[in-house]
Amino acid sequence: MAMTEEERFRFDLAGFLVRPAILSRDEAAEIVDQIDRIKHNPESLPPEHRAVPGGPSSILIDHPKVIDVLHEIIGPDIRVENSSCVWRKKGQAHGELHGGGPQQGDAIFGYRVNNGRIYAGMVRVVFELTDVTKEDGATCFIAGSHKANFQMHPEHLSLEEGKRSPFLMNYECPAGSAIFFTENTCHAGPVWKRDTPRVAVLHAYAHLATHWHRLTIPPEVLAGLPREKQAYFREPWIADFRTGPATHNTIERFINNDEPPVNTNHKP
Ligand SMILES: O=C(O)CCC(=O)C(=O)O
Ligand SMILES: [Fe+2]
Repeated sequence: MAMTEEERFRFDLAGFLVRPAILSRDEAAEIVDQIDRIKHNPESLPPEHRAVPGGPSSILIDHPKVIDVLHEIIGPDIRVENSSCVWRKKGQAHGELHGGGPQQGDAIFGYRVNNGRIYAGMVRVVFELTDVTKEDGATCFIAGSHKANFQMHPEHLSLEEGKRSPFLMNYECPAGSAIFFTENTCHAGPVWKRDTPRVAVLHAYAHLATHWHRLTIPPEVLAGLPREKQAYFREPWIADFRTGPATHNTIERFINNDEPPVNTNHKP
C-alpha cells in the first residue's frame, strides 16, 4: 500500500490529505510560468500548451506520488475527469461551502470503506504552485463531512470570520504540494487574501467506469500529450466482451492501440 498508515487515517477521518512538495521548486515555477502565459499572453505558447494539462503541467497527470494515492482510494483503473488552472488575485474567490452530507449515497461521489479498503468516488487533487499559509485563503474543508448522514447544517456553512464552523480546516504547504479531497467533502474556495496570486492546478480523478464532467480540454492540447498521458483520458469502460477472455481497458491496451482519447471536439 502506498499511503502511510497516518495518511490513510487522516484522509478517512477528515476527507482530505496534503502531500507536501511532491514537485521540485523548478517544476512548480515552470508551471506557474505556463499558467501566467495561459491567462495573460497565450500567443507566447505553442497551441498545445495553451491549456492545462498540456506542456509543463502534463507532469501532474500521472505524477507517481499522486497516482499511488489514487490507486489506493479509487482503485487500480482511473481516469482524469477534469483539469483546470487558477490565477486567483487578492479579493477573488471560487465560492461558498458546497458538497458533503448525504450525497455519499451517490455512485459518482460516494465515499465508503469496506474490508479495510477505501472506495472513494471522484477525488479532486489541488496542486498548489506557490507557498501557501493558513491565512492566505486556499481551499478549506468541513472535516468529516464526506461521511455526514444529514444535510450540511446552515450553522456550519459560513465563511465569515467569527461565524466559521469549528470543523472548518485549511492547510499550509510549500509550492509544489498536492492536496487530495473526496468531492464528497464539503469544501470552499474562499476569498484569496495574499497580495501575490494563488496559482494552482485542479484535477478531478475518478474510476475508469465513470464520467461526470464532459471533457473540455482543447483537442490540440490532448493530441499534444504523449500516449501514456493521453491514456488517462481514454474512453470510460472496463471490459469488451466481444473477445474471449474479455478485453480489459488498461493503459497498456490504450498505448498499444491507435484509438484516440475521448472526443473533446463537441458542441455544448
Ligand atoms: O478554488 C478552490 O479552492 C476550490 C475549488 C472547488 O471548489 C472545486 O474545484 O470543486
Ligand atoms: Fe468544489
